[in-house]
Amino acid sequence: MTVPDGIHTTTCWECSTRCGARVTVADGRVAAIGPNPAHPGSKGAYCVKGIRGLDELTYGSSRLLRPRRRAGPRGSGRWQDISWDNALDEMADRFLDARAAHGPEALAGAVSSAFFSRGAMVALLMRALGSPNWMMNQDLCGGCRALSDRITGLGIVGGEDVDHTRCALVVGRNPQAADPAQWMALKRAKEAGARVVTIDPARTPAADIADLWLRPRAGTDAAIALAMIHVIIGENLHDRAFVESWTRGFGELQKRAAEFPPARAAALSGVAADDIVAAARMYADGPSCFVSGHGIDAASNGVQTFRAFHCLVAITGNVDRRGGNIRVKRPRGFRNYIDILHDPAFALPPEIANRTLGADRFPLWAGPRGWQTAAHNPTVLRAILTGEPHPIRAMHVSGVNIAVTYPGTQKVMAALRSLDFLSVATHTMTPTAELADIVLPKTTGLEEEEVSLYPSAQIVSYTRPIKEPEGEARSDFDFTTDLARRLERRGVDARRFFPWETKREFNRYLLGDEIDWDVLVAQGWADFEYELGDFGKTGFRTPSGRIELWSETLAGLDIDPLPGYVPPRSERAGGDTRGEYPLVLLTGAREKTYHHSRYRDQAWTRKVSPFPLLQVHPDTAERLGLADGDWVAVETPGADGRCKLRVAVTANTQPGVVRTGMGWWLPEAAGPERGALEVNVNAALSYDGPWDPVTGSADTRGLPCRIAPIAEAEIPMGNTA
Ligand SMILES: Nc1nc2c(c(=O)[nH]1)N[C@H]1C(S)=C(S)[C@@H](COP(=O)(O)OP(=O)(O)OC[C@H]3O[C@@H](n4cnc5c(=O)[nH]c(N)nc54)[C@H](O)[C@@H]3O)O[C@H]1N2
Ligand SMILES: Nc1nc2c(c(=O)[nH]1)N[C@H]1C(S)=C(S)[C@@H](COP(=O)(O)OP(=O)(O)OC[C@H]3O[C@@H](n4cnc5c(=O)[nH]c(N)nc54)[C@H](O)[C@@H]3O)O[C@H]1N2
Ligand code: SF4
Ligand SMILES: [Mo]
Repeated sequence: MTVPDGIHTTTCWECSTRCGARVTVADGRVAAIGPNPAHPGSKGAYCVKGIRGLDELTYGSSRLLRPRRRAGPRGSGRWQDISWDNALDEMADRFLDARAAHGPEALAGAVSSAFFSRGAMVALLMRALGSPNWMMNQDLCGGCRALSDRITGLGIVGGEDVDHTRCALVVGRNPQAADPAQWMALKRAKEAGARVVTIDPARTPAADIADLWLRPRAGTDAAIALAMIHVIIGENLHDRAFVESWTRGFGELQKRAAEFPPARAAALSGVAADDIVAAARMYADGPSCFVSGHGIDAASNGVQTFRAFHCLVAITGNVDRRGGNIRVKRPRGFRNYIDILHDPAFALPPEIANRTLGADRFPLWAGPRGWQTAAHNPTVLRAILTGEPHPIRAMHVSGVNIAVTYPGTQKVMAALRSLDFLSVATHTMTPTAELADIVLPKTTGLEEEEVSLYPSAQIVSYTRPIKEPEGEARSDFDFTTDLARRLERRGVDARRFFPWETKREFNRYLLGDEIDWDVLVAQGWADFEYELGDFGKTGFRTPSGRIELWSETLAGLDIDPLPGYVPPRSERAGGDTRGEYPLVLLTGAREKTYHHSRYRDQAWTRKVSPFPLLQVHPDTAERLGLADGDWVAVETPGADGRCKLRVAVTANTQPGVVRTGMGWWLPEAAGPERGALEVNVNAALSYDGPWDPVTGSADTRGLPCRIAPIAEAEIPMGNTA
């Protein structure tokens, strides 16, 4: 064991909430994992994934314990255990072979994002090999939010001060399932007298506790936000002093909002005009906190929607104010992984970096000017499949299960199958790993050390290595640095990208000089000095140094510089699919048991949440002759396939709107797909656009769709009734 028997503080690493945790070690084994009530961020919040999911992931029988090499045709499921030396040498040789044959750009990486150390490792590995191309999943996650935040200049993502607010505006967020720390904070605020306004097409616990629940048609939120701005300015409820001192383009925004009187927004969104007015007045009576989620992100109109809400936050002066949205603070000298990727010390020459796939079309997303410097995923997938604009022949994937979680599963799998070489680092054999040549076993959050910023509480969190890794598992830092050293021995200048020898050295490099390492380790977190409302000293990070309601950056790209209303894909003119695809599909509803595609192999999750469900309103079910428990196939336009889901009749969704989760696959089904083409909703979606003009995000919600019953013989999961 790395730590002695007893109770140890740490930070759960299973999701980006990063709850403070206490782990009990007895007789050299982790005996219990639970919340740390003394943690200033999560304050005792915790979830079942952290309690059971992590434990079973670590000790469970489906854990991958040794590196393996494919021993039959790709995807045949035949494997041979190999040593780390063999695995990493083979990776070094195969990547260099692909590079020699097709050039450095023929290599690509895939990882969840640069929020975790694995993100920086994958990106730096590609750079060491001379390729600027790595994919992340943030175009499907918080990318629209993050880019609107950057363009507007706010810097508030993650800084919701729910605990001290008088009004929480919860938009496209289901914190009860997605973020227990935020959910507890919301309930505490409500008890302390705060009002809650929730905007969600579905009935969620956040809608149930709301003083006002607005139920729009999916993807129409920007109209509501613009009408709220209209009401607030019209009634003189905005923060005039703040607007005058710190924003740019108020007059232009006022004109734009004038085009959205509540009655028009009501017609566009389906929400009553009176409710929009009431929401505006409640929000204007601050301090108010904008709590946003994935429900208005990951969409082809996502950045404009967020811009409208971010302008609302700005004109009411709820920026960096107690009870509002706090700008992310950092200890002195602290670096995050995204900083590393933008640091000239780790940069590729501009002529190479500028060729990142998608950088020409989405410069604020992909390439050196882009948020995380990643590529545009659909453009990478097309390059793999067509060789245009250049071939991609080898890939390294870590900590992401793209054969399940990217839309267009058929194309993703075809792309993975077509590669000359694929390495995948993972904990269990996912459909992505099944298609690999080499599979590497990763450590879990009980076995490695991480440090990270916790923006809503202004602390740095520490994840403690509690135990030695099971089997031969290693951390991303460890094996990627080892691989870089092997590349160096083959003549590659990899040292520049991997100057650290140990994970500890790397973590201390990130921390800077303000945080006391001993305090951090002893306590499991550490706080630091910060100041609210310090924009007088720092300004805002935009061309004008002010919050840009009218954005110079967007104007320079020929994109609407003001927040505007772009209808959702299901209502867009030109598609003309309404007849053929009469329903609207929402995907991604979170379930407490699963984290995307994770824990699908754990018996307890499948007991609690056994089926991939499709919520159908009772009226719609009756009209279509469907009953609870029936299986249907879902289809959307432009997709290559369909997905089978089990009907759950419920008034939690609207008539005509069907709602499902994501991430389903069946570890027990035949490989290599393991159900990913059958019960995974991404098999019924397309990744090929329309795309948001800033982030390149494809729609995962507000999609036109149709559903049809399937024959008895086609019902998956052993015909389970
Ligand atoms: N248990 C669990 N927790 C998780 C995750 C998980 O997989 N499992 N995933 C984590 C990750 S990576 C993320 S990104 C977050 C996501 O979690 P959230 O940010 O909460 O996002 P979702 O659950 O996708 O959607 C939130 C709500 O948006 C609503 N919605 C859908 N379309 C619209 C719309 O057009 N307008 C509005 N206003 N609302 C809409 C949905 O009905 C839903 O109730 O959860 C994190 N937490
Ligand atoms: N249609 C549709 N598609 C979506 C979404 C949607 O709402 N609808 N949501 C999108 C969103 S918001 C996201 S963030 C992506 C998520 O997409 P992914 O990141 O692919 O999702 P996961 O299944 O969480 O992660 C997969 C792998 O992460 C690895 N991993 C790395 N570190 C850890 C760890 O510490 N613990 C565990 N257990 N596993 C780890 C495991 O090997 C696991 O197989 O999917 C996106 N895709
Ligand atoms: S919400 Fe659950 S999985 Fe996420 S950090 Fe907290 S305990 Fe871990
Ligand atoms: Mo996400």
